[in-house]
Amino acid sequence: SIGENASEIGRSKADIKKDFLHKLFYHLGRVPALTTDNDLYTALALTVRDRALRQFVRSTEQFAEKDARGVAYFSAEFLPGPHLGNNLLNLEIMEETRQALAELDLDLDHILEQEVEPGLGNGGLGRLASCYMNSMATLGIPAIGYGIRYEFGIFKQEIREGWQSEATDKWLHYGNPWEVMRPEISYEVKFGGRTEAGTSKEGKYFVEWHPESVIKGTAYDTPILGYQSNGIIMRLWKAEAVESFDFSIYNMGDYYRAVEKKLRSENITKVLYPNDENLSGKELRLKQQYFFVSCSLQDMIHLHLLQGRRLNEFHEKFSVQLNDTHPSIAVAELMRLLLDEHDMEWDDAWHITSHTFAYTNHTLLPEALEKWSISLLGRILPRHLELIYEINSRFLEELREKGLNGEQIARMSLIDDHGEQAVRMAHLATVGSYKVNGVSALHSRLLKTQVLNDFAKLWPEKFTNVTNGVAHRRFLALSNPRLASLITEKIGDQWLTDLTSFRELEKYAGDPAFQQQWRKVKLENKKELCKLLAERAGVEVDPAMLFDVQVKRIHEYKRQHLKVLHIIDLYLRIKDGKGEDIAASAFIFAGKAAPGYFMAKLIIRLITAVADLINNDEEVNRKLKVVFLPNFNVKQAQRVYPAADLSEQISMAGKEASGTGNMKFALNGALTIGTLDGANVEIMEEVGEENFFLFGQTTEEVQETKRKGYRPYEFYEENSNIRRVLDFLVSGALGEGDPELFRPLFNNLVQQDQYQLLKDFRSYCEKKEEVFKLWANESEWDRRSILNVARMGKFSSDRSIRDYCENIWNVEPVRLRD
Ligand code: 26Q
Repeated sequence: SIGENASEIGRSKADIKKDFLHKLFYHLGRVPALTTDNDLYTALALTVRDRALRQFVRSTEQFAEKDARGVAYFSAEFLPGPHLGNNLLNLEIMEETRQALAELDLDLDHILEQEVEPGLGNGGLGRLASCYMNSMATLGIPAIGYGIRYEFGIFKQEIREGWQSEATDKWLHYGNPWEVMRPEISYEVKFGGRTEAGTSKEGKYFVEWHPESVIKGTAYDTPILGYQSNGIIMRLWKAEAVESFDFSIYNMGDYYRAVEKKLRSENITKVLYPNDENLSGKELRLKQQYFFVSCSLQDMIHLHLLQGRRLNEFHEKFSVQLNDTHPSIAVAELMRLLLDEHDMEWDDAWHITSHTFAYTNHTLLPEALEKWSISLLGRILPRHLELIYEINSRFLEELREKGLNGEQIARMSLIDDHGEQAVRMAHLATVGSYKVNGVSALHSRLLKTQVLNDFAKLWPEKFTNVTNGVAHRRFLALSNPRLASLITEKIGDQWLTDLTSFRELEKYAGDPAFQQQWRKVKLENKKELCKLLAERAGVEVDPAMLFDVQVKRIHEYKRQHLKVLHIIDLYLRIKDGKGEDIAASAFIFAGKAAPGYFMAKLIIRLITAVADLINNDEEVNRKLKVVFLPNFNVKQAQRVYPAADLSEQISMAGKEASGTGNMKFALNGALTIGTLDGANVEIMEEVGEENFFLFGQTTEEVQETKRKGYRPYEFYEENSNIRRVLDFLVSGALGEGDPELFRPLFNNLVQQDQYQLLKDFRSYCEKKEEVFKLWANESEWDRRSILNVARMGKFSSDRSIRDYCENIWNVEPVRLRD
């Protein structure tokens, strides 16, 4: 087989060195004496890509041999992070590579630094997709990830005069050594125009779609490795014109028009929409979603037929996981392909479709539930709108037969009739899927009892939970090598494939010698982060301080400003000479705000203003430092989690679907201060209440507060601490002396406070007192930190993927031969 033929690709130091020099010379036309950093990076990446592709080819052969059932993970976002280090880890050639380079007087770490990561996602949802790719590969799941090859990923965040400013992310500028372009794998995707119904000679009803335009999608494959052997691909689609130029029209005017047409077509995959948890309703976004879904389904059907199978058994060979509603137009598209392009009857097509898809919901926020207006859908995808109407009318008929009343039926309809008519994509996904899951126990429960309650009553067995997990190999083995070695010295390295074996660390939690080693690792990691903070934020931080960290997208529901209000409270206490009990703390923030989200941007401005005030005040800056680290991404994340002492997971209960940063922090030995929200609930359950700083209202209490009529103004009037802190916001002491700068935040908190910060403020402050007290007791802090890590076994994405296999996909891992 081809896979065997590639076995001359070696893993020894000598092989790697030879291949590296070969790439440098023959691929890049360079000799070692005359190279740029990027040449070195590219040559090494290509050397490693060969090995990654070999794993992929071998895995694919074995999957095919076994005729195994497979999974297609549909996601509008992937955030793989830097590939090079991760691939070296998964191939187990990190040390060999380091030495091969050292013999050439080159430093692996310096080369790793050069990689520009693919920022093809906003945050948690995109990163989750990439964690799952690694775990599917590790477990031997026949899987493929389908998505969009955005030319510009998530914007690069810069801080200018305290404000966020956005620059375009040119991640492809130096080329992308990890991808393989597949010009022969391309599909046509239609847009706009009209449909025409007719009856064939045989009397069969049919519909023809006469599109206004056609665009071509071309596949770009990136190998994603699992630990030790297996490789799968992430297949991303790039949009192109159907034919680059029409050479028959050879005059200048038409030449330019042809080029223009090409440019217009390429627009579709130009840029990632940078809003998370909020809709834009933009035409281009809908086109992106449909474009990648259509290419992917056509590709799957093509593969299926190529293997000599019948379309009737499509759902027996594939499960398609919809990563939120972003790819949910797939339900209508698969119906269209089966009905219009493959001549199937409705009932057969619907049976296949509704047994193919499974839908993961990632949000309960009403403003984040996708809706597409009928007018936009009808204009861009006229055939799909007809199909959605037909799916809906059959569905509503079923509800009527079951005896549901008009109100229930209106609530469940795929069409929202309030205001401008629109398709509710979560309803389409739910009706078109055989399973629906939330991403934490709490979130799945709320999904069933609230947002999709009617559907859960109708189809209780359709609803399930899969708690999120994280790629612990990337977020511990790779990014925290000191802690990884310390743990491996103690308990061996089977944790790399079985994180539950961390339990064995429990017995060392109280061991003073081990605690001391543990503390030393954390301190070294903090020293390294200090370098980054000095370099990127211009703030000098003492590594002995308590590193209190909140890194995630900036959003009001995540309540970064709750942490800021507390910092102001501490500042004022120190100014009053009452700060003895405050632990010396570095408050670290990072995260991007959606460019059009004013309040989120104002929160960043508030953080930088508080940082300026505190860091420059000699009276307090030995006790407190505040840092906003710009441009948070996977690369930075890998340097932040290992250095954190305290993890802030302080969203209003009921709003954070799961959170995954919470898991990455705890895995690296941070203690958590958090609410009973998302996966925090399960983290606390695992690590024990006594090892978790819990504060704030529960989801039920939040809802009760709202029901009773929440009046945040009363907290302002009655709590002098709150009043002092809020008044400080508009006192002119912050942000160049303009007292109006933070007025919108002040007003918002005092008048609405939608996320009940003021209600939870006292509880948060009290919990921080406990944090400070525990910090003074080093060995007790270390003991709890060790216990946190020891009990993180559940939160590996390997466990999540096993759950998906058992509860949703009905897919067996394929035991791969080496
Ligand atoms: C939708 C329509 C138009 C434009 C953009 C979007 C869009 C894009 C991204 C909507 C949402 C997102 C991302 C959502 C997200 O990251 N959600 C997070 O998912 C994590 C993984 O499950 C959870 O841990 C987090 O709790 C959840 O907030």
